[in-house]
Amino acid sequence: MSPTLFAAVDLGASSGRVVAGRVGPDTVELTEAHRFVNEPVRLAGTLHWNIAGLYTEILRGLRFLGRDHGTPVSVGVDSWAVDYGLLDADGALLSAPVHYRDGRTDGVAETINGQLGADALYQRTGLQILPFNTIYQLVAARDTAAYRTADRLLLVPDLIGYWLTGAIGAEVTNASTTQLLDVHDRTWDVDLASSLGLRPELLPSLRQPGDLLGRFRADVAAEVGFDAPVVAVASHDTASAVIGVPAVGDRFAYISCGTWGLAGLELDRPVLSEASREANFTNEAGIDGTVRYLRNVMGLWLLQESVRWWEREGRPADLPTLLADAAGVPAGRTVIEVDDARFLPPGDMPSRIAAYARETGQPVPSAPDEIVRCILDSLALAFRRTIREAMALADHAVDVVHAVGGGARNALLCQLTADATGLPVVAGPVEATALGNLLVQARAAGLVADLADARRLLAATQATVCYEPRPGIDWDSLASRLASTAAKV
Ligand code: ADP
Ligand code: LRH
Repeated sequence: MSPTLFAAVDLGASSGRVVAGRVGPDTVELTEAHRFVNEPVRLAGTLHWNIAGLYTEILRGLRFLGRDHGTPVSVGVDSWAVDYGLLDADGALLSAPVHYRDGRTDGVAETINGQLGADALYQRTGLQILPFNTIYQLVAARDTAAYRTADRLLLVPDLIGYWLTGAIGAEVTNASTTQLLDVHDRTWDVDLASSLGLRPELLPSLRQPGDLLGRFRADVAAEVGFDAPVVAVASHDTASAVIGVPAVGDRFAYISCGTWGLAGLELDRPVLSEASREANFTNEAGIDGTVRYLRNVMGLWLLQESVRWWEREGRPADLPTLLADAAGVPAGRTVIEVDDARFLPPGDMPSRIAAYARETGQPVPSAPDEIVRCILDSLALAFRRTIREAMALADHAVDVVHAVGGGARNALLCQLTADATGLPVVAGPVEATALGNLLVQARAAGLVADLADARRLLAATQATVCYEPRPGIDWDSLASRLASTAAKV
């Protein structure tokens, strides 16, 4: 039987891609049809996603895919979480979605949690507090004209799906990141929305991975040169990435390592203990009722934004060279709390890192290789802490850490993470998210039986690199140093 063609649209925070995937009984082959940068834009002071530009690139990518590979059996779309577009009663987008790194939510989470009780909120939604959870974004927006007059709210992949097919809905894995979904029955918590003066009627009906949205609108089919059905995948990119982890059994941790480092476990039920809430672990919805028990680590954003800053200052830095240079810098000279809120917004990351070092009485990194080393040592420490805490809070031991996403290409980070956690790190696939997207479509088409079957196929077909833990760095004392910095900032 010749492999079957599917198309995955995967919008990451730093780049988007349209990927052709061929799935057969013993094959999963990816070919990138198109990749494009994802560059946000500040309009009248507010940071937005350039959604029309992204959509144009998606159509272009689908056209390339059809031209070079033929008509796919179906198309699936995933993207980053939490952000949304508002439609008016005619179905027109009221404004470009606001980027979760925009400052409009500053202070909102504190107010709302004080009002509702952080514990009550955790018991209902199971979500970690991130300042940009959709619930806080909506509170920040609830007095705007667009919000007051809106007819529908669509999360980003659902918005793309709407433009492709005309179908309205909210895919459940991504809906679980809004903090408006009940963690127990995974339905909208209408009472919670109402209690905050939000408008539950904006929230569309939920759909499950594997559901059919519909076929392309006529204008889309004409533009891309073929007609195909769009199938809901696990539309939260992290949910697709976790499906794309080539793990065997359940004794594994994962790091979906891209702009964010999403580090945690796959569980069959949520953990809602007080200790889990205090440690700010989230229980996002995975495929087939699984729970993505994880915490957001600031991730390679720190590195991306430093590189962008150096380029902007006329000091272009090539990533492989920077990483090679950073490998020569002594380990652990300076460690930072990567999750400090100062690192969240776009801007001058090298100066913020230097300021953190100064405030905490550590050597101040200034050359690019020193800054990069500081970022990577600090990320490895954050991954160690997160995985250890997840295992303890969920009472779930692991033998291996799977690192997927673009960060799997970063050999130094993978090695440091193995050293810091004391666990082997299996790096790859880099395109786990697109693979997760494709395999859910393949399952809907009857080619894959279940999640375990999908992962077996990945383990058999995708190249990985294993990093064994090495001795040499005293991670315990680095962790204590890091903990002691918290009191100084
Ligand atoms: P996202 O989906 O959030 O946009 P990706 O999974 O595409 O993120 O990962 C992007 C990251 O991958 C970049 O920020 C970069 O740090 C890392 N990366 C990409 N290519 C390489 C490379 N050749 N070597 C090391 N790291 C890389
Ligand atoms: C990663 C991601 C992550 C969310 C963040 C907003 O792209 O979806 O899971 O927390 O973006």
